[in-house]
Amino acid sequence: MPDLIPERLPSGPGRSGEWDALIVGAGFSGLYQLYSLRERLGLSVQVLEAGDGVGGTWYWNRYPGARCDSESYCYSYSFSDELQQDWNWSERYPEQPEIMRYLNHVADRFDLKRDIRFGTRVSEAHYDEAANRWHVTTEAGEHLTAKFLITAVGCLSSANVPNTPGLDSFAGRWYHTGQWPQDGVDFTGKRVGLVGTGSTGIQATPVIAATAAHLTVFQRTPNFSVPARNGPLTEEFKREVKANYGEIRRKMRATTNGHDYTVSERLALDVEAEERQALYEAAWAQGGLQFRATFQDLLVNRAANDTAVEFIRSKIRQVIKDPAVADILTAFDHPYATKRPPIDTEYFETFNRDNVTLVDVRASPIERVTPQGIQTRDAAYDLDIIVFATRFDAMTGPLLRIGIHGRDGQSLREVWDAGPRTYLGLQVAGFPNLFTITGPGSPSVLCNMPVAIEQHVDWITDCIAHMRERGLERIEPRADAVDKWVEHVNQVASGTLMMQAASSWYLGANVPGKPRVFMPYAGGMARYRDICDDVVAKGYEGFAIEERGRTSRMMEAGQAADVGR
Ligand code: N01
Repeated sequence: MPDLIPERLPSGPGRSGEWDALIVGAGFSGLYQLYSLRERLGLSVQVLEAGDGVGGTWYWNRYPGARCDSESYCYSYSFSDELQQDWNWSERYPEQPEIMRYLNHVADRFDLKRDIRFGTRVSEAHYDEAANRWHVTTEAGEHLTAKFLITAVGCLSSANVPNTPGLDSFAGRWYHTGQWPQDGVDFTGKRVGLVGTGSTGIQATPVIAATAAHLTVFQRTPNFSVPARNGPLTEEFKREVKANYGEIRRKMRATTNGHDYTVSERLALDVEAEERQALYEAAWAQGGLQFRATFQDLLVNRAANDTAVEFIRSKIRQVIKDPAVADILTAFDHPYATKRPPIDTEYFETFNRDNVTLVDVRASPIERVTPQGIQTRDAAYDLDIIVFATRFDAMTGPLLRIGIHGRDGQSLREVWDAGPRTYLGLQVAGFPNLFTITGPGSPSVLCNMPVAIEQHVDWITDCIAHMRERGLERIEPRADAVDKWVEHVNQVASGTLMMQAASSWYLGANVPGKPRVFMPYAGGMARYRDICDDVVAKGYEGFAIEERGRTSRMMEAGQAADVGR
């Protein structure tokens, strides 16, 4: 047993102490998990949160233009009808401050903050097999133990700053969008460089350009983006949604991506070119993520996908005045929506401004940061501020930066050395009573997150309730169930075009040295939900559950989940 576990722990709710469950993170998932365990099961629970407030990813991602790409009425909890009836969203897509107001409202309404320790970063978690408890250590040196450890750390919370030589020598200021200063950054009169053109860079570009003296955007991989068509919600729309929330939530739970729209059954190449164009035009006018639902086969048939690529390329060309700039913006190297598809508000229009320059760093790579700015192979750009919108060490990063050690002291980092291996994205073999909300191997980032989160939290809560009712002590997946699930996740991903995006964070391809494994489950939320329900209906098939020291007979009989449907 590692030395980190103190021999005796003070009991009860002191600064250290013993609990039924510990939750790491107070974002969307941590808040709902706390509510569920405390209010439904009556457990003693502590949430450990590194930030000084609730919000998780949204607490840190307060960069200019930060806004959710899911529509506000869908990007919210469904567990309380009173909550969804009382809360009023102002715009089609909620801005970061509005999401923070919402999450604070939820935390206050359900009196959650009293069980959250803010400013508390977890550094280590060790499983003590003899006592069947998790021992958690924080950076401040507190020790807490619990029977259940639940990670609610989000998929995109571990910021990735490129290892560019010379960054320390930069005389100006630099920021990563995922660790934005709480009191903001004033760009007025400044020469700003923005590195990265993913969803974040695409949101930030127009907003920074509006106040900066000059904005230089360093683009490595051209990205597709569809207009968001954001705007205020009318009173009529809000009334309509509230009157139909039950039906809307049912639909969201039954769809592939957890949104209030279904993927069309039409195939792109089954319709005449004229009709296809008209359908794309209508989807473009409507705006938003549902553009990718225009045809059923966009993610599985390259020729079908090419029609979307050509349509988007022509739209960008219509906007951009300088054909050389249009060439750089449309030199796509991957099929549409095989990386997370951004949506925008006047992103491409911004490149027509006099104070904006686009630099193609694929043609002329960034060589170093100098005291004055950024030096590419061919030119030097003088800058006062550099903004890195260079993404995250996604999905596994937030879990691995906590030193998690399971049975026999084995570390999660070592167990996942060749890529994450989970059962249903919920548990890891050898790490009993550890649950990973929206972990790798679950739909997570391919789904509207609150839908994925609520499904996981409900599943975990039901599982713990099941164990308590039957006096069961320990649950972890069987190795054969993990093997089978990992194989299924890979098989489903291989059936899509998503493996073709060379620089995708879905594949971990953005972090040097990270294993290239497709991390989220691409089989769709509805199918995944059915699989999870089925596993429960078959007596937690694929899990080993121990009843005070011996494996329950019920579980020994179970086979790994039949996922080949
Ligand atoms: O990150 P990204 P993001 N030199 O990975 C570039 C979610 N999100 O922070 O593709 C130069 O999409 C990199 O280039 P390349 C959403 O799920 C949600 O924008 O590697 N460039 C790419 O252009 C999203 O997918 C909302 O060649 C470098 C960019 O940085 C996820 O967050 C809003 C570089 C990174 O793009 C991540 O988005 C915003 C280097 N050394 C974001 N390193 C919502 O609506 C990286 N890049 C909820």
